[in-house]
Amino acid sequence: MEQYKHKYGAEQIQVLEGLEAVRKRPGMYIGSVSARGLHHLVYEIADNCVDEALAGYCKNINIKIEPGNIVSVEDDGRGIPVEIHPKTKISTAETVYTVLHAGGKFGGDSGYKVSGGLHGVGASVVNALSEWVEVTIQRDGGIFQMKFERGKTVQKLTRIGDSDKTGTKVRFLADDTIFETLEYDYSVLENRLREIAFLTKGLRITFEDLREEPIKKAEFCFEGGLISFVEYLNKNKEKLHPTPIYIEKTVSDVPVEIAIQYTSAYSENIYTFVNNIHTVEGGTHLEGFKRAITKVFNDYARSHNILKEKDANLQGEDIREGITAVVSVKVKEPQFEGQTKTKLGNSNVTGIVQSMVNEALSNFLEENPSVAKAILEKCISASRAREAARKARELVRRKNALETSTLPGKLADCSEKNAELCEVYIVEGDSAGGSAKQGRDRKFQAILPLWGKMLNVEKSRADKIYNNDKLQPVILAVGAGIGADFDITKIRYGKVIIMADADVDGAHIRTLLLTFFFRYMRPLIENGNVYLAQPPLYKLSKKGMKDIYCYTDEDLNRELKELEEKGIARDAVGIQRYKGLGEMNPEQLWDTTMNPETRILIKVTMEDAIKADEIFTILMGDDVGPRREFIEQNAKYVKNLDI
Ligand code: 0R9
Repeated sequence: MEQYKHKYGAEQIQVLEGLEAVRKRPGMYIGSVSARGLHHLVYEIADNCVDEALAGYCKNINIKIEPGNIVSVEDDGRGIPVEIHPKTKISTAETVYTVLHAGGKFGGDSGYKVSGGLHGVGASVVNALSEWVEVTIQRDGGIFQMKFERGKTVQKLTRIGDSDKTGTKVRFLADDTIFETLEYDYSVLENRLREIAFLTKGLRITFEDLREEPIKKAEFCFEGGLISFVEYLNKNKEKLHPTPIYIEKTVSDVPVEIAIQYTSAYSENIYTFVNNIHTVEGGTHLEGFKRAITKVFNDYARSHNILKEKDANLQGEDIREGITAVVSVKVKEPQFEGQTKTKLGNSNVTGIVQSMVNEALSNFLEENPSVAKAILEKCISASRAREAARKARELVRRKNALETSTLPGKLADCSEKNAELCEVYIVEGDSAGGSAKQGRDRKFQAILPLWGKMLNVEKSRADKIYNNDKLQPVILAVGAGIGADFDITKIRYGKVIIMADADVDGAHIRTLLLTFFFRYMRPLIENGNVYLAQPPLYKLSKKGMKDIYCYTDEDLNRELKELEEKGIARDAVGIQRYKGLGEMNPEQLWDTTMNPETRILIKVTMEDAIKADEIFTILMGDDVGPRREFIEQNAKYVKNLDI
């Protein structure tokens, strides 16, 4: 066995201080210490493999979650270099794991064009935040291994055997004194790994969850890259042309890759990525893309006499109706802005994407006139619908102006003027609405009762929605407009809470309202203003005992067990199963579902817009087959999202 020798010098001491800083303020390096931050550890390591794949050396990545939440990531790239690094005087591999930001700085002439990872900090941060890390490298004819505990080297890089293969394997256990939870979510990792595979054409990613029987497995490899991505997003939609439009070009050192396919849907779904990171908030690349498609389709429509001289130009939103697109750019020094640091700020990227799309898309349309025609017919009908919607909206405005108040008649508003502190409960059914009105704290809680079957917004265009008597009160109560007009700064309530029964009808109304918010008030979800109230399922009562409310079946079993332990037999306790909100009196409704001290609210997040869109499309679409199949396969996920 051969061991690399070294002495700790000033540089090494600095190194340890560097990783100590990561442990002191982990949030600065991985965003948070919640489950989200935990999952980032996996992405950071996987991103290093993706970099190696982008450099052309790695074809396979195997990721496992082993029992005890140990993560194992293995690639078949060149292996992290093992020789002594001239600057740190320790092996390059150890340097990468112990020096903050070493990946880029020490990689030097690595052939890496851009680095992935949301925070670009990589291996050393994972090391700092892990109870232990074990790295095994096959390279230069040998197998080398090193080990760390909480960022400190406990076994220096040691040759432990011979091998004619190359590759890197990293196993780690996240530090439970740093993270709130060590539980990885299979579907969260699965979705991100699928996304990485789509974005890295030809890369094979296998994923195994070995934590419990039966073990779960997934394998992703997409020779079609972004084309496969768009086909996946559109798999349950009606397409306007059989294959996605694919354009790819490097302009001013920025590689741009785009796939587009139009569907007969009314929504727009454009997903943008920078260095494989999903830029949820968009940014300059999205701006360039939108500008270009607006210009290209208008120019084509004019030059082919589809738009006549007297016709107004098609607007951006007309051209984006029904579009599904993935835009992926690679930028050397990306600047991320926005609330969640997922908005690209580099201003030169707008022009780069714009000119690339201008050229490539207009060429494509000239060569594929039937595709151009199908898309433009749809854009023109969208522009007519927009015009109809504008008239309908004006009608709504005029009607409101005539009324004394612009608020819907059914709304019982609150007295607080600071919107941030206000809440509106959208309540299913008139009787529950009545209880909620009596039970609420009228200072900051407003109640809007809704009843009957809602309009399915997945299948309706904007004009129908403005005129819909169920949704109009919601639009007016929220007070911030809808669609392109939606202005989050105008919202009248900090919390918009959907309160529906825990039965099938309740689930239906919840799904419809969420679809509506998702499609027409998306910033409301992105901004974290939409919540689901969680009414109890059971009430346990016994003479002389305070009523106990249970929100899940597990709750019920636990409470009954606890009572039994106190010597109270199961059959001595009255168990009432609530069938609906209407069964609760105002006081009970306040205690269980509305009192901020005791209620349970579930925040609706945009964490996974792709998944949400898929659910909405499948649950709301025409096709019953995929819907049933989806619910069967994803019962847990659907329950998590509570729709
Ligand atoms: C299982 C997780 N895999 C990795 O973390 C991983 C890092 C890595 C790598 C190289 C090859 N495979 C890898 N897998 C690599 C890079 C270079 C040369 N040879 C191999 C190079 O950059 O020139 N490295 C990532 C950073 C480094 N290596 C380096 F900084 F040590 F060079």
